[in-house]
Amino acid sequence: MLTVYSDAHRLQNARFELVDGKLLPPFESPLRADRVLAQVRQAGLGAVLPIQDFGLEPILRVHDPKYLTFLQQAWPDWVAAHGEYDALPLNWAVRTMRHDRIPTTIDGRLGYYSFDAGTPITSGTWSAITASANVALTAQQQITQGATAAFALCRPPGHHAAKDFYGGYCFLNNAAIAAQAFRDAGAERVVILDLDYHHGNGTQAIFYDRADLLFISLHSDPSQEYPYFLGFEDERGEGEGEGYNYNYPLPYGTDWPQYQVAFEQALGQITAYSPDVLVVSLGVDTFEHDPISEFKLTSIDYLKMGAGLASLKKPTLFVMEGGYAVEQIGVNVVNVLLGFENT
Ligand code: OKP
Ligand code: ZN
Repeated sequence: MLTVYSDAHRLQNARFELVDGKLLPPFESPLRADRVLAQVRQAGLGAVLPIQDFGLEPILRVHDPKYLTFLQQAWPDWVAAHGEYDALPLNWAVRTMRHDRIPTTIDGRLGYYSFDAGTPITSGTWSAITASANVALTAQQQITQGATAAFALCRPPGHHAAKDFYGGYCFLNNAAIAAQAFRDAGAERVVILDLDYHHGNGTQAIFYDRADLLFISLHSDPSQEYPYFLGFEDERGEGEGEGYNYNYPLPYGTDWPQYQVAFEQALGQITAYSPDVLVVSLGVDTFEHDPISEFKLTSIDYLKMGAGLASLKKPTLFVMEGGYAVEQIGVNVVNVLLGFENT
């Protein structure tokens, strides 16, 4: 299987992350992608291709133009106001506050366009996130041109980012951008299967009213886990999209036998939908030793996950999302891809 990778991910290198009232070294660090790439090479998975630049057009098919302008301008505006510290929001417009005007100050705009304070904007954020979207688009193009599968080694991740807001380490929704690019290249039905430990709230929101994209997510129950406000079972889509959104919230402690029940139901739904192409939002923060997660999948289980995905026999784009156990992240991700290839 071919991998697409860009060194530009290193430009997203936050100084710290606000966790449980403490400033800690970021969980979402450049080392994650370095480790995955090293394992791709060590396992001899296949060629590693550089990115092509697709410009802003395919990103604008998913994201709001004003949001993109904000992301591009945020760092210089923040530095002018506050100096060269990581840019973080501290205020949000909840309930009775106003959403009908976009603030002009950088502090106001950071709050307007975000949903958490765990996602710092730095000097290199814009370069890193546009490169990450191009990683997904380059891999997508390989599949459109005939590859049966490809791995987009995206960093930063994307599945928490919606049309016009960021959060959860995510700014541009790489999987959604690639899925839309498949549609625009002629695929009629696309599935995004989100296997990250956290609910893909951004991806769900982007496609919630559409029947041309089936979104299915297996994740830790949002009644006890981030992102807390979306990802429940009763979210089934709306309007034309009704019946094209499925959430499988799973409890803390979920191991492979438990996970497999939901996973196989999801595979059945995908088969019934008969998509032209499958996009997998691949997070390996379901791992038993992940530092921020509470599932119990083992490294061997990821081989079974890959084999299950291969049984669908569809062109498949793997898009890297989360996974924070840096010692094992490479083995876990590459096990999914090897399990897929050797089936
Ligand atoms: C991004 B992705 C841990 C707080 C976690 C943010 C998690 C973002 C996950 N106590 N805060 O889905 O892997
Ligand atoms: Zn996650």
